Amino acid sequence: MKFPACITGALLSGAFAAAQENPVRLNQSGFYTAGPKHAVVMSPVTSGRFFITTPNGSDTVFSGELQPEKISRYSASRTRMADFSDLDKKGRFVLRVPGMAASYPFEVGDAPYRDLAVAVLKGFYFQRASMPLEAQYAGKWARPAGHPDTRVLVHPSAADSKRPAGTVIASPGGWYDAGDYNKYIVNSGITMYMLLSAYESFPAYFDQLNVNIPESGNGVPDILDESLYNLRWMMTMQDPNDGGVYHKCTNAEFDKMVMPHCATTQPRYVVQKSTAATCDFAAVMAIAYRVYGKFEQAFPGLADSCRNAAEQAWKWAADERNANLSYSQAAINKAVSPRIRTGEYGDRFVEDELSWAATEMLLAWGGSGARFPIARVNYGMQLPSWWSVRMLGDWSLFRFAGENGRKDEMQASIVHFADELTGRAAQNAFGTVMGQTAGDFNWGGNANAATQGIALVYAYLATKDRKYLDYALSNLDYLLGRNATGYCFVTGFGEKRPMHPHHRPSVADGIADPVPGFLVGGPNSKMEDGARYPFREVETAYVDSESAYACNEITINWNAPLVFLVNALEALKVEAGYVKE
Ligand code: 9MR
Ligand code: 9MR
Repeated sequence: MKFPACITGALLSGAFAAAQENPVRLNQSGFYTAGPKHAVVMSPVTSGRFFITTPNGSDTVFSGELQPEKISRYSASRTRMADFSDLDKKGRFVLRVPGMAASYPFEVGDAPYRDLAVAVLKGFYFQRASMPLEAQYAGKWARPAGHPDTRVLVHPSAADSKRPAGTVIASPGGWYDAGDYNKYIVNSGITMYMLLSAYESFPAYFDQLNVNIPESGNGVPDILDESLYNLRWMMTMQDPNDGGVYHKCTNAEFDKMVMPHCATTQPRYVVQKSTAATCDFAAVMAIAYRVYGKFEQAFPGLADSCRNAAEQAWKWAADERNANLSYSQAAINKAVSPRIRTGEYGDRFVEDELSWAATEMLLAWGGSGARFPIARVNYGMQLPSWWSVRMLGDWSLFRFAGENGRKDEMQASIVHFADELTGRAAQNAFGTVMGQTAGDFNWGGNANAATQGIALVYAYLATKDRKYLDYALSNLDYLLGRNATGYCFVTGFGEKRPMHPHHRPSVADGIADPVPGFLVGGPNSKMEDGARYPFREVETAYVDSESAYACNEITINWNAPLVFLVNALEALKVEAGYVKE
């Protein structure tokens, strides 16, 4: 069927005016051939019917009725859902409503997220400190090394008799946290969990995933090579004298918006050891013991070092004197100088960190958590974030449920949480699991969407009920364009995409395209950066501006859950029937 010519004409004239505000909100990467396919058309609409056509409008491959209007609770958006899940023709298409601008073109195929799955993992390579990024791997974003961190000072907040203030230690490597160039253990903790647990969940899939990093082809999966770059840095953050772990390796002040190699004049410090950092470190080292133990030949002795590091850290954290030492920058800055003004990642409630570390050690070598219970299910179930890590332990217990006899319990808890997440998705104006509460839209809210997606992947693994994977996909749809802003939130992907993330290399490198493969923070109703936001509602409070760090920064702990989510979908797409073998 030909799409009526008059409508195509109308579409052409409307297309320019609507360039910023396309009325169709959909996953701009596309859809699996046999998977769910939903798009939202912003109401009011000029017709209740929609058509899926080739981009030039010459062929119509599907048509349907828009669903009744929904009013969003978190913005003035009114929406009409288009469901074209039954379309199973591969190709490049657009969605059209007669009289309105066509959607951006999208793909229906067997690997619409393959490039994304690679790019979001490759993003970590682009964050590497202390080494040059070569053109062979980094393309036009090649750059010299920044922040060697071979001479890092012990800050007065971390001083003791064995390492007095000003002691020089080496803490090279690792990933820059975000748009800034500091390195924070707490945030590294959850980030490493997401990557290493992705590998533990889908080892065969990751065995074949090549993202073109310097270590590619060394017989170790790239996701583990990349993670090792940060693991080795983490190990330098442990005080060998007592096992405690410094909260961060940082400047006193944030660097200017310059390239890494132009930013090395300020001294770098390790600051106070904290319970949260030390527990997160112990948890990561325990997982690393499990994971890298399988690559003893490639990395002789590594697993043992990890185990030793975890045990020393645990000894420190479980010591009454250290059991709740939080990192408070205000307190430190009152007491000593120089004042530290970089990211805080302060966390005063550490029961969950203690529980998570105990759980991972128990699973790794049967170590006992002593007075700290291993993850308790159905208790304080909270979506994981850098300050709330209990559920990470639950997920690990689930992965190893066969071995620890807690299978039923862990399955029930995972399904319970998933059902809570999905309960109101149908009422959501965009039909996504993301965005059911205003609290979803906080600083880094996009990571909530990805992390909810992981919780739903686990529910699928626990039940093999495809509805949970469909829900997980709804959040990928959210991140790639089915949302109130219309943005695909990953740099380098989609038609309407972030071009000005708060990311120092992307700002300073003189290249128009930002470094690709990064998830920006996303709508954040608090807008703490004081930037100018043209839209200020809960789910539209996003602006693609370099100065808007509360919604447009990029961070390792936001990318990592997206690595898990999109690669999990790729790993499961055949068994779930999203594509035919
Ligand atoms: O670049 C910094 C970013 O990584 C942080 O998330 C943010 C909040 O701590 O701060 C950014 O740095 C800004 C600083 O706070 C205030 N002066 C301008 C800095 C760069 O925009
Ligand atoms: O992701 C962090 C967010 O939860 C906090 O509300 C915010 C303010 O404390 O800080 C965010 O973390 C930033 C960190 O402090 C410094 N590097 C950039 C991080 C993302 O903006």
